[in-house]
Amino acid sequence: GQEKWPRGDEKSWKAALRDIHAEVPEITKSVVTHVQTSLGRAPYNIDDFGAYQAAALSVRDNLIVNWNATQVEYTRKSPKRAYYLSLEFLMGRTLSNALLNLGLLDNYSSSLSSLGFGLEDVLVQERDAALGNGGLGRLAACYLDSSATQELPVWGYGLRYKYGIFQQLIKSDDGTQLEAPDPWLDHQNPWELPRLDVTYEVRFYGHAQRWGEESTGRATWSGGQEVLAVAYDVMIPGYGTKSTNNLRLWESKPKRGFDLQSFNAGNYERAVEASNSAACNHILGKELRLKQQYFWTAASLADMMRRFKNLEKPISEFAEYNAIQLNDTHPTLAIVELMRILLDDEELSWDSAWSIVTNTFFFTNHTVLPEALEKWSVPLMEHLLPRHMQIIFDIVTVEKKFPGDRDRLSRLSLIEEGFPKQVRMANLAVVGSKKVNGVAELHSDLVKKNLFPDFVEFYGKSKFGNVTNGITPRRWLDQCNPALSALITDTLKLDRVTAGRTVKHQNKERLALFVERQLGVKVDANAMFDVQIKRLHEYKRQTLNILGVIHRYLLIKNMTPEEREKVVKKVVFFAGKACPCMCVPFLLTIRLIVNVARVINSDLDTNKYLSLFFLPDYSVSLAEILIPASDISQHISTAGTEASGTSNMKFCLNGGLLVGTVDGANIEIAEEVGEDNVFFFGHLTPDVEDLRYQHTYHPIPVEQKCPALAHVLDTVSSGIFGGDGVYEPLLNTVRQGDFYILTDDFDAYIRSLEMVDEAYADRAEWIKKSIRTTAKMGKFSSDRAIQDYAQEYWNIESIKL
Ligand code: H2P
Repeated sequence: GQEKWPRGDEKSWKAALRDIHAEVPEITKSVVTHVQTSLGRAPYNIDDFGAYQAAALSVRDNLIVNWNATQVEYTRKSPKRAYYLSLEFLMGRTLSNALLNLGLLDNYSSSLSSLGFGLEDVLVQERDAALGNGGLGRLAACYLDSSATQELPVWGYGLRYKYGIFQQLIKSDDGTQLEAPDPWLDHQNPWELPRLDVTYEVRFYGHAQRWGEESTGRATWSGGQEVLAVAYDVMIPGYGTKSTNNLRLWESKPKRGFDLQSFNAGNYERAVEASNSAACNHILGKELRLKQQYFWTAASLADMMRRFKNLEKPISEFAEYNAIQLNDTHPTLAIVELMRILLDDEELSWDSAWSIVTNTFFFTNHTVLPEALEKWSVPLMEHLLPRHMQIIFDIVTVEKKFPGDRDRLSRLSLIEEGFPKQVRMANLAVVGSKKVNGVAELHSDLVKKNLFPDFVEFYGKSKFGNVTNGITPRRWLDQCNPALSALITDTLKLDRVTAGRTVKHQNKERLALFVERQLGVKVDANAMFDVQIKRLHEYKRQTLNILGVIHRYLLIKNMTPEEREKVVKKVVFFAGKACPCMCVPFLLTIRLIVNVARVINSDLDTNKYLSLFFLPDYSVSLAEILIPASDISQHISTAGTEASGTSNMKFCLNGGLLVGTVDGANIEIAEEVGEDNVFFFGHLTPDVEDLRYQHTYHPIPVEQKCPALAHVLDTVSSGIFGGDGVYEPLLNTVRQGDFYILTDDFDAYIRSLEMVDEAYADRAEWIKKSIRTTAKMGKFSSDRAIQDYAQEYWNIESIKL
């Protein structure tokens, strides 16, 4: 509030202003200068947000110097570069990360403190850059950090959305989720450099006139609309190095000298809208989404091509200088766009062009769910991108090998028959890439066996690989858990168990304080903290967790006071956003969690032993508080459905143990940390199909199959958590069909949570498990993952400054 002004020590402000006293650190001077010049504010008249802005601008000055030096070096040495094309980058906050990577945390902390500000208060002023939905986007952010840290010439390309993923509000009367826009750019964004001079024209619609040989010739694409793509550069500092890479985000602008006659205002509005929101895949209109994908891939390729042309190398060497990683199928049009450039602009033959393309692209699949099989209707594609549709029809690479095998050919085809016909982007991505990878061992096997078996036979196994995901230990250990990071550094000097316990306890207290401030409720930091935070999704089974919580509540409720005293005290945390396009029954999960929390937390018989919180508006920054505070975290997807998971890695790195199914990267984590440090339960991947078959053709009523679960479902139906029958659609997904096999896994799940309780009772042993887990997590550093990509896929090398 204003009453606090002036803030800080007048002498340091004045000294910095006069710029004369040698003892005033450079950093203080630069912060003060930014307050006066960039922000145009009087030094005494700034609040925490002003201090954040000034500090950020001052840090940015450092980054720009390094960024320039890095780019100059890349230009000078002209190495092979890799480009990471991702429709999502979940960057979170930047200031704390930049300070850590630059090694300037302490310096800024003391400078800000001399001016009257606490570093922590300043850091939390920054809004998260939330240009994505979940793991896929956060993975992209971790990979940028690791690429810069390892001095690899890697740039990211994405979209500069005006709105990040929606802000989640929870309606106070009934607990349902509300979505509000996240205008994250409302305040100036100090972390980007607008490059108003770097622009490309991107065409939509119009006509494609062939002029080469019949089937695989060239064409001229003209008419339609042109939109301008403008570059915004985000600096990505490496840790402990000056190497600073670039994330280039595109914004759409109307073209100057626009032909107003042919400008269809309605359509343009919608195109702009499309590239302005990081909304989840399903809620943007089909055409908008396709426009967004083309706009971004076309601008990115034009930019790469310009950079390559500056090298003055023959175009035939394009793939020797450029590797392009497709983060899921979203950027698959880049394959077709590069073909278009090589055929129509560069006038290469089809075979030369195709050989360049198939040596340039690499494709990562992130899920075996139907989302993996992105499809675009042929009429839409013909209308919006007529030339690209021609090229896709021309890419008929598969017909020769299996003559006569029509079923197989139709599975391999880029075009799916039907009304209308559809372009299969995943098939296109496989065909047009040099290598395809999944994101954990199990998932990469499923990609080969279930998603693309015909392609494996066609191309051979060597085209299909695995790169198990990784997370950056900078953000997910050093930054979010500085005490544990310091403990690791000092570990040999200390009594590790005592220190480990202290660190965990401090982190739990930090979370408890946060919850108290947010929700006005006190949390017992001595209880076990059990956390599940991730996108809400049927397959991730938040429903299983909440039903398990109810089961525990009912057990405790029925105990005598003496029996209750023996119960392990537990606080359960949930956070996660539900895409509003989700199946309606599953949208009820949040509502159920919130209302169960209401009942449980106010039950005086039990609330000492069990409490429950749904923390609204899950974000990278919220994860940074929750993860270091967890004793146990839940990764309980139906086996074979979670490609990898990355929060499982973050929890374990922070010494939180894992309750999970034998799925995704859980399996590899257990291999590293030892199965005795992981609480596995549930049916295995090969069982799931049989169980689903049984559910459909020989269903057993839940009362018979799993009485404990039936009791929980009936309790919800009875209305003790309110809702007046509102939860029935959700409960019915379990009672009938049970596609995610909750009835089959419930007993084992409850048993595994009992084992957690038993293990937690021996606190010294628990802390040892926790420390062993942290110590064994090296494999899951994104530095390792990026090395895998750099060596096995992109064939790029570090550039030392
Ligand atoms: C997805 C997968 C995760 C995977 C991540 C990164 C799409 O993310 O489901 O299993 O770890 O990509 O490869 P998420 O569900 O977290 O949004």
